[in-house]
Amino acid sequence: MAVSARIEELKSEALAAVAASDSTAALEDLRVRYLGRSAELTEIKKSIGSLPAEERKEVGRSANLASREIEETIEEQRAGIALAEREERLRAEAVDVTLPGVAFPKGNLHPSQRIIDDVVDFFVGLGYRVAEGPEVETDYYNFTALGIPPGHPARTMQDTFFVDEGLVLRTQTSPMQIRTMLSQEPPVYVVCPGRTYRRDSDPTHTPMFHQIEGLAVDRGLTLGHLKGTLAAMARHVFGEDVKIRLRPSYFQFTEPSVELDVSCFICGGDDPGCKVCKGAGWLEMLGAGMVDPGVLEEVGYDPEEYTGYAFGMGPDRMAMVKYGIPDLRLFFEGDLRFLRQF
Ligand code: 2U9
Repeated sequence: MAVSARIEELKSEALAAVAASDSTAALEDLRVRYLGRSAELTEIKKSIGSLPAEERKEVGRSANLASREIEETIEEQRAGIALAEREERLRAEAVDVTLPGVAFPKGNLHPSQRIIDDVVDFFVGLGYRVAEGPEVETDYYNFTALGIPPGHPARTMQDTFFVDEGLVLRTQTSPMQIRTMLSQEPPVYVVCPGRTYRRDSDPTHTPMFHQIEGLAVDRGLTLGHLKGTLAAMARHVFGEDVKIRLRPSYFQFTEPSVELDVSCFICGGDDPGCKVCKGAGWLEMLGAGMVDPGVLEEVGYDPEEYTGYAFGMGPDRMAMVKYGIPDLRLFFEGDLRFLRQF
């Protein structure tokens, strides 16, 4: 067959194949087959030099025209296929915005956690640091360093969970204040929230409960500073209108010691039948006092130079009062019907 006729044949074969192809991958195969380095058309172009002189020009021209036409047709076909592929993809990815959404269940904070966050936020705002530490404590940090010597009633099996020789579940967060004081020099302003453990179980006591304790040690701190700080805290947690009063009390590591009551934030003391304060007008809120100089000495602080105040509160009990919850055990059962109410 004459070379020119073969070129025409290859061209129509290629154009038909291109027209029938339906993907960009198939088009690429055709390009290689008809225009690639070892394609028949390419071979023809390479062999032009060996043709009789009168044929060379004509064969060269038609081979180039055929290549160009195949190339252009492939490009046109590619543009058409790309458009169709894009439309198909958009159709497949289309989102029906009228379908109902998937509702994600919304979580909420445990009532104790709400109080803890409120109290901790307040003290952080005053510049206190937050210290958290081990719930399994050594006998030394939990008792001895706080002035509770071996044999003291607070250590007996009644109150304390003993883990191993010299190890207990902490009965208060106070060991964190000891750890803090041993790790730095005054001034200390620290608040210690955390889980604590005592062998106790009834409507107002659970074996695990929360405490928040605070400690300030500095030059010249007085009971006045303690009172002002706690009054501001009570207003932050229970509302701007609450009043406080201090009553004398006794705690192991403080002298003098006080208990702090807040005025009933429900009735303000005006309702003798009030369910929250039972008509007393006041709610017991926390214990506090000036740190016993013996405790400061134990951690190497000079009690002649520094004084400190400390306070401790039970956020679980505070939440019972604030939200009117009758039984503390509800707090730790994880019943969603209870938790969803807050
Ligand atoms: C150091 C020195 C003193 C912490 C204090 C209380 C008074 C107190 C209880 C309230 C209810 C704990 O949650 S509760 O059971 N706490 O009344 N806590 S003074 O005094 C300290 C602590 C650490 C070094």
